[in-house]
Amino acid sequence: MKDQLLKKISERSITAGVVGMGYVGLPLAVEIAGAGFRTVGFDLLEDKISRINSGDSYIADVDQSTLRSLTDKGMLSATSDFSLISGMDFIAICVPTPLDTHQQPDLSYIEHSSIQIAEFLKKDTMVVLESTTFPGTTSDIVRPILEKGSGLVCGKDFYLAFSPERVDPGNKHYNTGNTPKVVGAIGKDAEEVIKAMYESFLEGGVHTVSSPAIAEMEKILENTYRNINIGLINEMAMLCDRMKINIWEVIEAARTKPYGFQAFYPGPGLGGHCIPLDPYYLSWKVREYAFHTSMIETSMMINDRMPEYCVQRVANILNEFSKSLKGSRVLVLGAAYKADIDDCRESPAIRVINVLRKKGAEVIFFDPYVPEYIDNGTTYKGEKALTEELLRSADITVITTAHSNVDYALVQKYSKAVFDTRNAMKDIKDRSNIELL
Ligand code: SAJ
Repeated sequence: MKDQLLKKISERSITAGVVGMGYVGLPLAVEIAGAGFRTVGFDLLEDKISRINSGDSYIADVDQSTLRSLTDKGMLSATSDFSLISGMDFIAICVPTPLDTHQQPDLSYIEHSSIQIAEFLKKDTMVVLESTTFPGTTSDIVRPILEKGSGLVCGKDFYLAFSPERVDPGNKHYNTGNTPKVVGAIGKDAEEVIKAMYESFLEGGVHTVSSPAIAEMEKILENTYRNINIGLINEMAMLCDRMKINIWEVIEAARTKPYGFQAFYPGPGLGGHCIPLDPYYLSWKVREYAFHTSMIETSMMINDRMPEYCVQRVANILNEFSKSLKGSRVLVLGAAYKADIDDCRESPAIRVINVLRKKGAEVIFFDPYVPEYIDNGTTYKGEKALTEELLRSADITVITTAHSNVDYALVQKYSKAVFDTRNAMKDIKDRSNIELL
């Protein structure tokens, strides 16, 4: 199996399957197909499948022309027919790993896709789980499902590994192709073959570790590290406000230290599909070991409190104008969870909007990347343009996402007051009506 797969990799005759055509799976499929491997994207949503097959990218980081050239050449296609798995030599699982309503890991997507793969898994195949999850998932959950469903034996009939995705949506420097990849396989042969496969289409290099659990844990460490440092800086922001110290100036000063310090910035809370969620996967799993991840719990508590804290700051500013939050008109700039992307998942901006509304404010929003968003089944439409009239019509402007294509000079000129939770207006000289988080 090993030599045969290594030969097919070098000949580019491997057929690759990517399960889950989202912000991780589609860029991965494009990289694989771009390296000359016939690639099939698997998804449950017909809309995604038809858009891929017509070369229409719905992922901002996947260039339309690149996708179209691959589909036109027949190098990349998409399907919901999992029987085609039987023709795959390499299968990457890139499905969501959300939390359920009790903030507990929801592995249903991983389990369901593993069952679908097992039904059609053939001998001499590489299977890699890329979805972020707790240590033990690949070996203790995915492996048994694949073996039971296919009758094949891991290590003998198919190779299995975990290799965490490292997608940073909107990042103009790092992408799937040039970011180093960690691979933790079951067995040395699997490690050699799956490493060779990734090296054949990624230029960022492959770092192998001794087991899937190491790879699963390192990914959780990466994102927990970010979560906790963001929690730290958010707490620092709250205490600096109390002490009337400008936290943003403090951070810029700390950044002058060329070693031993990485800058994180306060904000209205934690958004995205990973940083707010991944640490819960670890804190849930370690309860089996009678262990409590106090740092993660504390950081989560701080980060979760930020939307309400920001609304309280807005209320304090309105109070200076003898206005109550209730009945005030608040313009929120930004719905996306971070700058220069259109993704609203777990967006703290939307949580700020919801808290403002709950307290009786009349809220309107403008986001150049997000014309509308759906929250709890309701569609909320944003303002079509950021105009003098719109800014003047609000009692306060709240910046929740620091999109770089917003005219902040206009915001400063025509806003009665601005609460800037992202220091988006750092280049504006006249600070008379601007208050920072
Ligand atoms: N945030 C802050 N302050 C900071 C940094 C981030 O408030 O100093 C907020 C952001 O506004 C956002 C959230 O945290 O709401 C997450 O931000 P993020 O920059 O971690 O962005 P993600 O979640 O889109 O992507 C991250 C990757 N980002 C970076 O490494 C910069 C990386 O952690 C993972 O590769 C990726 O999630 C993933 O998929 O795991």
